[in-house]
Amino acid sequence: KIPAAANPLANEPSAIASNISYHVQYSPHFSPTKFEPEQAFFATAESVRDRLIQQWNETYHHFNKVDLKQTYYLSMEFLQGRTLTNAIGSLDIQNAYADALNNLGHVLEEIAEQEKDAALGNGGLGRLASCFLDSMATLNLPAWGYGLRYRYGLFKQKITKQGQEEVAEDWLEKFSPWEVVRHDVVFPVRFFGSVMVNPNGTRKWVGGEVVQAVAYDIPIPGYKTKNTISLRLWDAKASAEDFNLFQFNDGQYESAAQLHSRAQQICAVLYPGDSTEEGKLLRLKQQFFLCSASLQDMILRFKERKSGRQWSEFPSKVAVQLNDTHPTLAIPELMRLLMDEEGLGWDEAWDITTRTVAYTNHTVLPEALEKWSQAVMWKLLPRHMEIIEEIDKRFIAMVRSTRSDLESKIPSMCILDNNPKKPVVRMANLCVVSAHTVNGVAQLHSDILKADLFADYVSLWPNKLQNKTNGITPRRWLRFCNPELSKIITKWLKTDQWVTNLDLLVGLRQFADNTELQAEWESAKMASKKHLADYIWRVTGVTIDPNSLFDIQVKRIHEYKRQLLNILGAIYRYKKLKEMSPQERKKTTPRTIMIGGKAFATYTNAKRIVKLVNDVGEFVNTDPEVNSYLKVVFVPNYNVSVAELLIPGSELSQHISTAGMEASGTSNMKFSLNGCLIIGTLDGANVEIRQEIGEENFFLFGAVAEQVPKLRKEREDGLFKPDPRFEEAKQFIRSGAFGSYDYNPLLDSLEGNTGYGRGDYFLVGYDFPSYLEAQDRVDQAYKDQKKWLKMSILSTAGSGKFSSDRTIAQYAKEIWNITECRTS
Ligand code: DL6
Repeated sequence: KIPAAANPLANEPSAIASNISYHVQYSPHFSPTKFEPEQAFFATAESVRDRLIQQWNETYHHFNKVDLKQTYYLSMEFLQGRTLTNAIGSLDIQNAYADALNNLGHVLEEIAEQEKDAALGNGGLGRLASCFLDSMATLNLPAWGYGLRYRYGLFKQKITKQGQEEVAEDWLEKFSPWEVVRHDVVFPVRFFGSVMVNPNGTRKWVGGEVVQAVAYDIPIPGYKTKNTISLRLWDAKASAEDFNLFQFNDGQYESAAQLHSRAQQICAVLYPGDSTEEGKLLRLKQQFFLCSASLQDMILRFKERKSGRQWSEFPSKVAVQLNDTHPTLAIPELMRLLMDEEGLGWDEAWDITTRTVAYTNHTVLPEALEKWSQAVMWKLLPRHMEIIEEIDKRFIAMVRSTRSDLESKIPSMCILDNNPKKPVVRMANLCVVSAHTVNGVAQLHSDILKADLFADYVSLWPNKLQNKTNGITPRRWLRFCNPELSKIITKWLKTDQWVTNLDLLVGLRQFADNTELQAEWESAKMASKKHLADYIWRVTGVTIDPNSLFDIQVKRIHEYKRQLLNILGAIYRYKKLKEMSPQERKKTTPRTIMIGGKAFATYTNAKRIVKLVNDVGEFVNTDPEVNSYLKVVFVPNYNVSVAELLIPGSELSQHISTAGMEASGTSNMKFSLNGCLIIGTLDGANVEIRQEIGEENFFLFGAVAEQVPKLRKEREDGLFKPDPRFEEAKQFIRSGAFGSYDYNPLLDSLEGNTGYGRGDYFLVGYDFPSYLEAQDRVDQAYKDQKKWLKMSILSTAGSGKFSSDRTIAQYAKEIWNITECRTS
């Protein structure tokens, strides 16, 4: 039967079903006889895309017409996850789509599970960028996201007997139904070459190799608004002239296509290994590719929207936000484009650049503060190095002439570190010197930046440094991933406005003791726990008891995030359970500890931690004496869609980094929003979460940031006396209880003067006793379910501040100076 021609705007289930069938037939990607879940997913996505395209085009035209100042969010990472549920939810047509798919013999949730995650990011920084896009669209802001279209995003994590194995994840294997290639948006990007001096003294970058950047756009719908903005991802392509037909016909196939394969390497992989010179060069190429293509695009738009306008208008039309230092090259590239391509002088170009660019810092970890070898930079980007040298020279001259008291600080404040052994460009310094605003991502983190990392700049520019506490989108992280709890919230608040005004959640506080609400809350949580238990069984074969306390730690595996503290605590718990009589055990609070996260492929200690969690799980879960009181599960291949399952089913979540080391954390906000209690240190955004939800609803432990340097020194001086419980847990691992794998190097990092910097740099041993005490408080609190439910409701009620709508509204007003541009 031939379906009726698609009407992308019809809302009745029968018309939607017809539109889906239309796509099956007339946008074919599979054999015509099949309409299994996979085919149904692609056809459904295409029908949703039809609707989005309508709004998307209108938004584009509207922005063009109104010509307000726009923000361009430059990020090497966007951790988008799946799109279908989010898009249908934002369009507010879930029920009609569910019915339409039912008519066609499918179930919407099952169809949504067919979609592969777009994992073009590593962790918090990338997911933050995606939450920000959602908020920018929802707040009707004129904004764009700019990133790279990696073929292989974050790897798929397989757990084998050896531990973590990384497998390439091809999110484009069958194509993405969401992206639209813009064949008319193509810019040349140059690498290598040399600088030519023109007779009039101006300079031009010439020669080298030129790659084409092609735009792929992904629609980002706002929630219940017509505004649909774009995530523009660049892909690299060589041109036809770069294919050497003569060589090919001569049988030299590889050299004939050499430039094509070099171009393809640029967007092949997210964070290619950088231990080799080639790897470093490739990463730098990626960063420059993003910056150059994006800026050329912005400049063209600026010129096209109104001909003949003054360059001095540029900062009142364009705001560029650098998501960490990865897109720092936007600074010298904007200078180059303005001077060498548009003919502006240094002073005017510098004025425009510094009024346009702002920078967000996401870490104080020294190893994550990018420093590029000057030699590599001269080779790949000779003109940019000239510009950076000039920026540095002028900065030093300015400090000398205006602030002679800072003379001794110049070596650490300037951009080029000319240490003859390893001359480097310090990207964070280049950002701070050039950006009009620098921000940290939680109050504590911003305070640390002011007091420590960027302290000298604060004395120079007292108002440059700001705080913008991170946030998360309440759409994906509550409304869509936890519909049961959302329904209850809407019922008790008598409005669903909280989805776009999260502060309204505070209205739940007055009902926190209400037994009816508590009963509904409990049953929603139980349903999510059962759902999660099913998932865990499917992916690990481990049965977990939904009546046990679900305790979850999911994030990148890193020593500072201290998954090791968690697992040592679990081992100690196991040992104590073993020592108890069966009657005593019955009095304990049964626990299911779930840990998930990916370790960077070359980070050996992180990989050892993954292996240890798996080994402990295998040991504990098969001990019949204990396994109804304790299970330890490693959740494989943690990603955005797995998080959407785990978070609604969580009751306790661990955010236990060494104080001062986690810039913010954002999963803490997601858990808290879903009524999960937090055990945590006073670190990153934990500090503000605790303030908002109430100290009595947060299980606090551990050293505070100011103590950390002194405690590290004490350890160094041999003054630290480890708690016997800490020794016992470590000794149990050393005894070989968890198999033959050699955990000594991992455990040695917790001792004496070995490991990362000096022994136990992350203070696992110091915080262990207070961690165990906090865990005891958790066990006690859980026994009183009424009290626990009240704390859970208060966690949700106090989470209003952590909406990314609030964060983005602050960026818009206090950094970008942009206003709403609603498409009517
Ligand atoms: O700001 C987003 C996110 C924070 O929540 C995390 O605390 C922080 O670790 C993370 N930072 C990075 C830095 N990477 N680099 N470079 O991912 O940012």
